[in-house]
Amino acid sequence: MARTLDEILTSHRNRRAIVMGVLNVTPDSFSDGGDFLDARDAVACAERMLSEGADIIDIGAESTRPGSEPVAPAEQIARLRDVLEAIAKTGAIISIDTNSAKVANFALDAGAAIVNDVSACRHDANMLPLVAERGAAVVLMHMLGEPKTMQRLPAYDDVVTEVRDFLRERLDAAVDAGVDRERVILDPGIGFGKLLEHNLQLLAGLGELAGLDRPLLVGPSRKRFIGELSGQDEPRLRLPGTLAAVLEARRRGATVFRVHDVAETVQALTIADAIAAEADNTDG
Ligand code: HH2
Repeated sequence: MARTLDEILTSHRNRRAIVMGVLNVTPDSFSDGGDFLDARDAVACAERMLSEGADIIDIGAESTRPGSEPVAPAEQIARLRDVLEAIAKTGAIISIDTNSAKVANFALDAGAAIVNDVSACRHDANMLPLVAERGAAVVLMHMLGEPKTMQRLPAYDDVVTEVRDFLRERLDAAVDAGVDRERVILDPGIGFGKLLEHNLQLLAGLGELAGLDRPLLVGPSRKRFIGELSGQDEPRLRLPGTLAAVLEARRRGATVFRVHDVAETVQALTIADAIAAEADNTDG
């Protein structure tokens, strides 16, 4: 049963697992670029992910893979128009993956409920006012630099503390702009301006972000760090590594999981949660 938006926004309090299915209507995303450029294919993919148990469909029209170029808002809107309209008709909870307020505004009009901004609303000065005015939920993600340059030797003294402080600062900025604190989701930004060691330290240190008292989203799906550890160069074949990262993140307090492979993730979470519940019963 798909979760309501309220259940998603309180998932950190009762440790409910939420699955966000990725839908990229782009020609160049790192693992599925070009697969869903035809609106019918995109809608069929969303319907499949919903039937597999996705709680949110995250739609993006601009790749943010390392080295990618920005896509003009008008082009993003052109890619999104038919797809958003059709998916909104299914009643699904839609999040729009963009750092452009124009694109977010278009998507909110078309039925999106969540703005997923990998720049944590720093890229576009109109984004926080828009989110506040529309009463939308928002994902604030940590990224060091911009997609075009972010993997050029990112450096931290203490990545977990720096990401935590950044997310706290962006949460405060959102609240100052009039965004309801209860509608904010936080994300350490796996792969965004991070080396392998930084991604591992963040996943291992997620518990330190729990003090911010907001749901934590992680997006390890098919990412490069899994290839680096496993030697698997083909992103589509990184599902086992993705599932391991999801389950370890769940154990450490993340509740929202942004993934390409919804059915497999739902199954893995169901089994892990059943074992964890049994362990709690036995302990209690
Ligand atoms: N990762 C990607 C895109 N958007 N949003 C959030 N909140 N967290 C993430 O980790 C995240 C994200 C990158 O993955 P993908 O969409 O598959 O690739 P691309 O950016 O090449 O379209």
